Amino acid sequence: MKKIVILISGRGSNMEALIAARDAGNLPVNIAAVISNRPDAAGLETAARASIPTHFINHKAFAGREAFDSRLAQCIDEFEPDLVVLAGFMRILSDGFVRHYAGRLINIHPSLLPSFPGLHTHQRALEEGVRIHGCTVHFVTPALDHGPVIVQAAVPVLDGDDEASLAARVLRQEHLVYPQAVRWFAEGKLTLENGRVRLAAELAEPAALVSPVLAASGIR
Ligand code: NHR
Ligand code: GAR
Repeated sequence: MKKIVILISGRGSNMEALIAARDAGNLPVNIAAVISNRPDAAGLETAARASIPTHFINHKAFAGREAFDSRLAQCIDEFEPDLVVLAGFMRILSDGFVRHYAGRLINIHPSLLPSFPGLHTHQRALEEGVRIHGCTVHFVTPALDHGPVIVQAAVPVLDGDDEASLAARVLRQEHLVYPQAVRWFAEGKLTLENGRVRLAAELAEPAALVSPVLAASGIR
């Protein structure tokens, strides 16, 4: 079974969705560890309750990004993961770190990339007045939020939305597509070819590709 390490910074609801999918038998992975850069991340307790080994590496204790990143990589590599999963991880990672995990580091970003890379995506989507918003799972490359896209889910932006209501609608979709993307990886159905993601043949059928997006169109 493939081994994954999950990196978090806070609440950890995406991590929880991965744990729940694993527990339901829908995600054939060994979650070897959860690592946070913040000692007070609520997700660390959730992971510990699920008997997953946890670690925190406080970025503030390091002189610079490279020093933090090399300690982080050392901690990750002790678990020899097949895949490193960023789940609400809030530190930009240096080029060296990203290259070390090329093809085995993924992120979920709360916008339909390439729109709204970076932070405060929901607020910016509201300010721009877009009618469709969503989330993107992508391979991480040195260029922030610009790596090859694995899967996306779309939600409508409704009149009267505020940052909280829009974030909550997107988050429900995050919890569906992230376990799906990790499952594809775990089953060996996901490959990178010339900087683009390829899904195994049976998944390239419209039904499989469209379902996350269709699921997203139900307004709740
Ligand atoms: N690193 C690289 N090299 N490439 C990516 O695509 C990355 C990455 C690190 C994190 C997640 C990303 C997101 O989904 C991610 C993608 C943090 C920031 C940020 O500005 C931006 C994007 C993402 C994560 N962080 C501030 C920093 O100075 C700190 C903010 C804070 O601590 O609250 O690192 O959105
Ligand atoms: C999620 O919406 C995730 O997409 C986003 O933060 C939230 C984390 O929630 N990630 C980023 O903004 C990365 N910069 P969670 O901790 O409950 O999974």
